[in-house]
Amino acid sequence: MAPLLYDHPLSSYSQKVKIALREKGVAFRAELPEGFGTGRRDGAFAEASPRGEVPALLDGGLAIFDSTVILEYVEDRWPEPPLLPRDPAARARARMVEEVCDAQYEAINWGFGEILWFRRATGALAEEMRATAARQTRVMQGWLAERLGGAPWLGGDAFGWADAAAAPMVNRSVHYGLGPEPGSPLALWHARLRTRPSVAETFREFDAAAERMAAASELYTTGGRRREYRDHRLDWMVRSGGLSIVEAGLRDGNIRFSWPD
Ligand SMILES: N[C@@H](CCC(=O)N[C@@H](CS)C(=O)NCC(=O)O)C(=O)O
Repeated sequence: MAPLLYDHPLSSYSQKVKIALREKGVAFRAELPEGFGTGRRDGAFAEASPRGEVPALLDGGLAIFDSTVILEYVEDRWPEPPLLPRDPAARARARMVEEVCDAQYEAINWGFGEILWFRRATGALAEEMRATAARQTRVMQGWLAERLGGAPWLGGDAFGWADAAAAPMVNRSVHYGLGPEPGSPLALWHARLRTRPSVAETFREFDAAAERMAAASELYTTGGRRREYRDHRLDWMVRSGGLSIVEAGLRDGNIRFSWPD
């Protein structure tokens, strides 16, 4: 049976995994988990992902959570075509790009989304936090542009691990109007990404979900859902002036911390 991916099309972590699976031609089913965003501790999704996070992959009897662990598994289980290079130094470079994208870049995008989609701040605070995110986005894109140099891909001559990890991050910035300078090497890399079927399909799913987001966000601020504030994201929120947002979300019951409670 085809593997099942617990997915949300807006999740950059999920997108990374879908790009990898599609690059390798692995057929999979993608499913939005029931009760996603509630922090529910029962049911099939909670069993697969104790943190209540997407992505999680079910393959046969095996359940795997965390996008990096999943990516490693996908590379081991379906080695062709490889996404990680053979050379140890190149492998370390690819993994560093993934780590910075997952830990730093994603948190900035997420913070921007909390303001844009979930309207956690208004007025001067919102403006200040958006400006902080925009400035930090430029730092991230500068760092990625250095890694890219004059090559077509972050992986060098071939599309690879680092490209799959960075693609959803930069694409989300583009969606937010914070994309790389037109004509720059990173903007051309982003344009090149869109020509790959694996990425194009994943970005199309993102675009469709982003359109529905404005309406869905009400669910998070009014009833039932509690967005997870964790690790790098919580760190971003606090150091970017959003401590009052965390306090308000806890008071209003629409924010939760990570597992275990
Ligand atoms: N370290 C995890 C992070 C996954 C993560 O944060 N997923 C988010 C979506 S982008 C999530 O499912 N959050 C649960 C929630 O907000 O309820 C990974 O790499 O898979």
